[in-house]
Amino acid sequence: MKRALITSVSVVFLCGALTRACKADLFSGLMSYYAFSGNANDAGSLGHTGTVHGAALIADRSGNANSAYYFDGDDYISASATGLPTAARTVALWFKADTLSTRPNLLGYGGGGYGTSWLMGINHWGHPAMDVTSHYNVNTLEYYYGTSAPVGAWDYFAITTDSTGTKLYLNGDLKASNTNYVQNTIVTGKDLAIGVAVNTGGYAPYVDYNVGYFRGVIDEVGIWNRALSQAEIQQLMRTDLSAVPLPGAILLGAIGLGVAGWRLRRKMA
Ligand SMILES: [Ca+2]
Repeated sequence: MKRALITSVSVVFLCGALTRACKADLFSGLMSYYAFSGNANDAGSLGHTGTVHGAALIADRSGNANSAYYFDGDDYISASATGLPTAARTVALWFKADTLSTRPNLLGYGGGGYGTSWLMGINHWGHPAMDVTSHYNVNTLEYYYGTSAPVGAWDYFAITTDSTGTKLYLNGDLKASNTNYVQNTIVTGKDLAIGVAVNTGGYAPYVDYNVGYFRGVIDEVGIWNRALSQAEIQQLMRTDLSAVPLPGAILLGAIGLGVAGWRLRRKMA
């Protein structure tokens, strides 16, 4: 009963604070979500707790202590990639880079066959660009940032892919797109890597001359099994999904159950 009450209050809070987001349902298709609220737990439906390799908790972009992870140049967080999207998807995260000189990979998962990993990084190959790619340069989409290098400030990096193609967003703006549908990722038994790449086999960590460790802060890593719209990505920028104080598994079910329970109690009252 107490839990049900908390659930209802949370749902009301969520929908009250995020009227438009509720309509779009940012939780729909959310497979993994690392809020980094004091740990590397996954609040998405997969619940793949991350293993922290050297990264340290630090304040997030709003100044909340211990609510993001700092990577000092040889750190990463790994988790299982089993169940992560292999075709349509959105992968999004906040980052604040200290430097781009390491040709950092921010997130990678999957692999095991030719070009079957998913890698998101900056300055890969020495290009002044943000990109999504795979090993052997398969499925590459780049955005050349020109004089506006994404370094020293918080930026929101999101990639979507589905049958309409692949899109790269920076801070809610569509910066690059193509008609390629990435649908060859191999995930079962493979790794998810945050702060570094996975190797061709799909395991973390991996670095080479063209792809290195990330140095800086990463927060709010989300992976959905559908391509979110630009409007949804812009909503995400304004929304800390972890602000709802519930574990993900309960939260996802609670969206429907909590509202139903609240209505039922209102009727009974
Ligand atoms: Ca956080």
